[in-house]
Amino acid sequence: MSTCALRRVVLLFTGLLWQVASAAQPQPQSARPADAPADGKQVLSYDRPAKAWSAEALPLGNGRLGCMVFGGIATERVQFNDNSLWTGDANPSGDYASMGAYQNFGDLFLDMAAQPTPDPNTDAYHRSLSLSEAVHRVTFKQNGVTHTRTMFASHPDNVIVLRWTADRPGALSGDIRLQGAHGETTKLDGDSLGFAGTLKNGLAYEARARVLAKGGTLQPNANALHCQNSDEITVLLAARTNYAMDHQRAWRGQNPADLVRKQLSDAANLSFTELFARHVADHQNLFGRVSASWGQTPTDARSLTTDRRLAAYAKGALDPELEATLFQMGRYLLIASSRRPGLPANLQGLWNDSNTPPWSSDYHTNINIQMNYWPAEPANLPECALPLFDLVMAIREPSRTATRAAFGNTRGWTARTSHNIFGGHGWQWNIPANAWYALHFWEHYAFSLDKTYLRDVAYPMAKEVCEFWVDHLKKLPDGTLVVPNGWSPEHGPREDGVAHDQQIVWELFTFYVKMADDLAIDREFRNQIAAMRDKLAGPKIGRWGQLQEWITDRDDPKDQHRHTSHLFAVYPGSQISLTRTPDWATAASISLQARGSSGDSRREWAWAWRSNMWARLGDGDRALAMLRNLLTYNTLPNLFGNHPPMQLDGNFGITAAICEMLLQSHAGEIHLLPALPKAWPTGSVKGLRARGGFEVDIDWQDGRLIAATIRSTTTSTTHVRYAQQSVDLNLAPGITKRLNGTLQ
Ligand code: FUC
Repeated sequence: MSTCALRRVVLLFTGLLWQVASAAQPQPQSARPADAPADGKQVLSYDRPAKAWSAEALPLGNGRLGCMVFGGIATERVQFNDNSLWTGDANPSGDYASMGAYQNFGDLFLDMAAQPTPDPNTDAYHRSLSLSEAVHRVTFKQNGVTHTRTMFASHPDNVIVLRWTADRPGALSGDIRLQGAHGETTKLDGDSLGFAGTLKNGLAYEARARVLAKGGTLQPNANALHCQNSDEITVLLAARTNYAMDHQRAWRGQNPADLVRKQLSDAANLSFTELFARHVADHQNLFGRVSASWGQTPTDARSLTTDRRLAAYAKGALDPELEATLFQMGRYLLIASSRRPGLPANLQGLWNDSNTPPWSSDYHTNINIQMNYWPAEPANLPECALPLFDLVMAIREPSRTATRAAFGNTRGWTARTSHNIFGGHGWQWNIPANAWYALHFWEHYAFSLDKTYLRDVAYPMAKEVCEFWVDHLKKLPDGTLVVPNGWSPEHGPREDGVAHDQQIVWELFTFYVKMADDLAIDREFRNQIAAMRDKLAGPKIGRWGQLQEWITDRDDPKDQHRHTSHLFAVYPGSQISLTRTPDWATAASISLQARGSSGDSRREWAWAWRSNMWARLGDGDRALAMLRNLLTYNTLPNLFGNHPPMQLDGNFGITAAICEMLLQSHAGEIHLLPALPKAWPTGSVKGLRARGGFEVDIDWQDGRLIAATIRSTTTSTTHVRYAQQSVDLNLAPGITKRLNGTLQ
């Protein structure tokens, strides 16, 4: 049996054990649905329908098409999105106000004909989101009949599927309605209903729902489809635009009407069981690669709904399984909002109920989109990073034009702080954005050692960015190189040699040299870049022992600004490390402590970034404190991050931070349990990835390593470290090495 298959069996068995154990316990305030998934620990669970979109509704997504489900009884509301429904264009002015915004697509409603009789004795309600299956379930009892609604967003079949069943034949009666978010007219056509439109920028879009009823009748009712006395109802929803990620085609592709109809008819040819099985298999192929646990939650706490668990946690309750659910939530959200072919996850992932969303729900290049992708490589979802690379490559040409217009005759390109999906930028130039993007291309190679990808994609991209910096850097009289007129995002003056800019360019030049070495090409340019890297103004320690944010020692020890840009070199960069640059590491931790935990620091992404940094600084307790602050101050009842308002970079970032607490590989070695918090004395993680083409499982007990398994996916040599011990490994592809607690 393959490791993956074995892992699935173990997961299933563990889940069954958990079910048996929980069956003996007093039941929560609501009943668990009969078809609830086996692994109850990875389920978000509630005992009342959602009212607030951002805080309570639950997300489904196939990477492109997604929805927020409310779980209402009398009316089920399913608000949906396609991540290419954007206003705006190439926006030559760079004015943020004209860049356009991600749009709401619309809502699917299901109105029950018979209104519920409020009867507290018979009314058992439960709604849940299974992260391991990516399935939303609602169960409730009405007039003696138990109703179940099961929903998912299928990547293989490109549709959202909603199935409504009851435990009594003929019990289902109601209206299915579809409503666009831009004032469209919904039209009925046989067993389907749909709307279409064109935005001012010419982007065409269409949404259609098809209603498949077993038993009873299906007929028009004003602008809805009415089902009467059906046994089972399945609604298939398809929606898309004619966006194409290609500026040479003016960002427009296939007519959405044809595709939507084809996707609906293809899906309708499959049974619900087939659609469900294909969806779950697709999701679990990604989701099932990593499991993690660092403690059991007491049974009485575990039986509470997720919102109550979160509230108890915020008051100090221990709930390691809730923390583990948050870890998996980041992975779930990335799978749901970033799949090829398609666009990368935006500020709100994929979900958006507004035509004027906060910050346009755009791609923010000074921390936010990067943080979305921090978990992709270590948390074993490298395929989910591909949409980011695709968009960055697609916007290069218009970005070159905009960059030349702003910076004169330089090679290459860079970005403003925001951009859209048409190569249009907005707000201030964020000059090192190009290098930070290139870092993600490098990491994709560093984790996989995929030389073809390096040669064809990552290397040419990084080389062009290096050319920009060769042209753009400024030489001081003593020969030192600085980034001119930079900015520590969104903080302080514009000036030369800002720490954040210097560190990002140092990182770029460092990984570019490794790329050229691995490909054994461009020797002359490689040597030029290596020499320039060594001339870059480096990190400086200031008057209160801090790592200076600017070239001038002006850092205020009381500053609680949310950004920690001057500590980029700790994470996601690698210029500062405990072992190689201990003085800078100490200065970085002084700066990080000084940022504090109140005021502007209370942002969902700020906690996540700081958690990653504390993990890199080897302080697991502080890394966990950041996670605790995130759950306490900036997490909504549906486990969405709350900036405020709702923003998902913190969800992605905290998943990466947990990886960094358990495993690090940025410093040329695999470091096991580098920042294990004392509050997680015993646990196990399986399937994390390490740079160099490795997958790693780790077991620990009483705060000490018990066993580690290192699987190699390519021919690779590595140094494995745990505490003061280390061992060298040289593994052939497919070979697994098991180590005990003393690395024997
Ligand atoms: C950056 C941050 C803000 C916010 C915005 C979307 O500009 O400074 O806090 O997250 O992105």
